[in-house]
Amino acid sequence: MKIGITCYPTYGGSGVIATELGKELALRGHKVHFISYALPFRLSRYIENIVFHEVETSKYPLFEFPLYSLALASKMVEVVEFENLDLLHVHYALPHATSAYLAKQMLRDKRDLKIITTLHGTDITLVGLEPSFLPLVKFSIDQSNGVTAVSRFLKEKTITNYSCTKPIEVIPNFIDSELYKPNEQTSFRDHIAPNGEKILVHTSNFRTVKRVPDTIRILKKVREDIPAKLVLVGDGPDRSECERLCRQLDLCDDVKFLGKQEGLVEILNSADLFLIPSQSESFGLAALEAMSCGLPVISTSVGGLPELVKHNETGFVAEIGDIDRMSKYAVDLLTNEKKFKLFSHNARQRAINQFDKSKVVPIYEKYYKTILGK
Ligand code: GMT
Repeated sequence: MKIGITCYPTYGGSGVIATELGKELALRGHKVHFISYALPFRLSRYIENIVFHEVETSKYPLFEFPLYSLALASKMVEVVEFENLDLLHVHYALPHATSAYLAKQMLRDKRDLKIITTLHGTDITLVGLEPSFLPLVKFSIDQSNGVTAVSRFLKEKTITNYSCTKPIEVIPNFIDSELYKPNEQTSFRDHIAPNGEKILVHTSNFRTVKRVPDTIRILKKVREDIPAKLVLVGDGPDRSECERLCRQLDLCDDVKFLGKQEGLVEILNSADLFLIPSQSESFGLAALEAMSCGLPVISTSVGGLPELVKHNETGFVAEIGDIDRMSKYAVDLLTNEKKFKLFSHNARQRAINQFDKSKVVPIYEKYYKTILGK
């Protein structure tokens, strides 16, 4: 198949999934064309069967706001025609599904371009609900030929919030379990926890929905029982608040802010437990990456997280903001070696058996064929 993929190219789970999907499809012999305003960050080297098409927006002074959605639609038309694409798969509804709809209409006299929209999270649960976007998101979803959501939760939310009538296929996030795998990393661990302290880790874009300050409060509680450190990977709007909280709680030596990092596998492998105390999370790719490295996960019970984290099996699930409970769960696991090993094993097995790329990518392929009527 000849597939066009549009996604956000910088940090973010939807861009990661879109790019990894494109890479896998290319490996399977499909021709993949990425269409976006920048090269997706996981496409840093040449890969056979993959071409990147950059969308340029005009800086004309009359346009106070860049007309990206329109430039994207034009570029989609150009690539579909020139490369003879079978379908466009857009990730994150706004504005990608809308641009794809426009491209489809522009081409309608020449071909029946099929569009698949994958809903990832805040496009449905947050931004899409804003009155200025809601009708557009609903329209763009309804006009797509196929719609997928990354969890059952997100599918239900879409139906409830947008009264969508379109059938929605649930296709979860996936992982390369051969890349994200357990691998003892002593040097980083020794550096972070020189006295053998346990290490909690959290990775995110530090947006408010992630509730990163909760990870620091959990550490504070955990340290009342056992020596522990917290590693925070990523950056974003709430980082300064987190740094302030560390000073306030006298934890500056115990919380390491690593900022954005490429070598995530190494960092995850140096840690014991992954924390994801989000207020909203449609799937939780970061938690899956940790599970694949054999880390038990402590999460909130929101969104799609309970579909990923099996309570009392691969980790623990608690209510939003329940710091006491999440700390108790952490101490329970970190002080019981037998239980910890079992949870670690279960987490890894769940990642491999349910969410490995070899299991999920063929579901997308099959879905493409259904939409194309093949
Ligand atoms: O919605 C966002 O926060 C951004 C979005 C993204 O594009 O990075 O993340 C979402 O998509 C990921 C990949 O499907 C999911 O694993 C994340 O759970 C989801 N984030 C939220 O729902 C907050």
